[in-house]
Amino acid sequence: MLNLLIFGAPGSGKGTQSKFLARHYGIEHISTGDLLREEVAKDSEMGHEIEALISRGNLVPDELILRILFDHINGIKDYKGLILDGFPRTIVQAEELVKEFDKKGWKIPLLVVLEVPEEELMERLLERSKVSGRTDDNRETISNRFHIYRNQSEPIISYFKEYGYPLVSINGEGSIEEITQKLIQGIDKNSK
Ligand code: B4P
Repeated sequence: MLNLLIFGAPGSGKGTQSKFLARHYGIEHISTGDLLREEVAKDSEMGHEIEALISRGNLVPDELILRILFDHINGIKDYKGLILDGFPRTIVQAEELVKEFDKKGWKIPLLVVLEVPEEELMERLLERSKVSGRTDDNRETISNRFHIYRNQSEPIISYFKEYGYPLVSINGEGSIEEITQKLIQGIDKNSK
């Protein structure tokens, strides 16, 4: 079974590319950003707490996202491989993911890193802000999201290297179609 983690800075194309990859490989796409936004839309107390964190560009606590994500994964009836988009974002999340997949007897997912320079990411996200209605798509919040990515998320790449877990890096610049093709080539080569 193919398990993938689509990883990269905010705006690197995780959500955009995950949709195409999920269709191409016939696997389930789970976006932790979407799961959190669904929780916000419920207008619950927990939703309000999540919204306060997301709108400032901060991560939600590990404990909370782990509970939401693993509840969702445990509810999958017909497991046929999956693509996690936006998870893990901290070393703790990566460690818990490995433990959970081991426990289930599932293959450790391939970490697919999308590499894009920050200037381009900022342009993409400011462009998206014109239509997205997302409270975290403004210059100040985006800068904070980049800072958090560098400090809390990027070390996951070294963690994967250190433990010999599977990893592939792809240049995420160019047209959406070109990047999808590069991703498919990289994934096919590294997931045998
Ligand atoms: P996410 O929803 O994951 O948001 P994101 O990092 O901005 O990536 P997204 O997938 O939306 O954007 P994409 O790059 O596809 O997270 C939102 C927030 O939720 C986080 O900041 C955090 O607070 C919280 N959160 C989520 N997961 C969490 C976790 N595990 N732990 C704790 N907190 C968590 O696309 C961006 C734009 O670029 C789009 O407009 C797209 O059209 C455009 N684009 C994409 N590819 C392009 C290309 N090749 N050329 C030009 N434009 C392109």
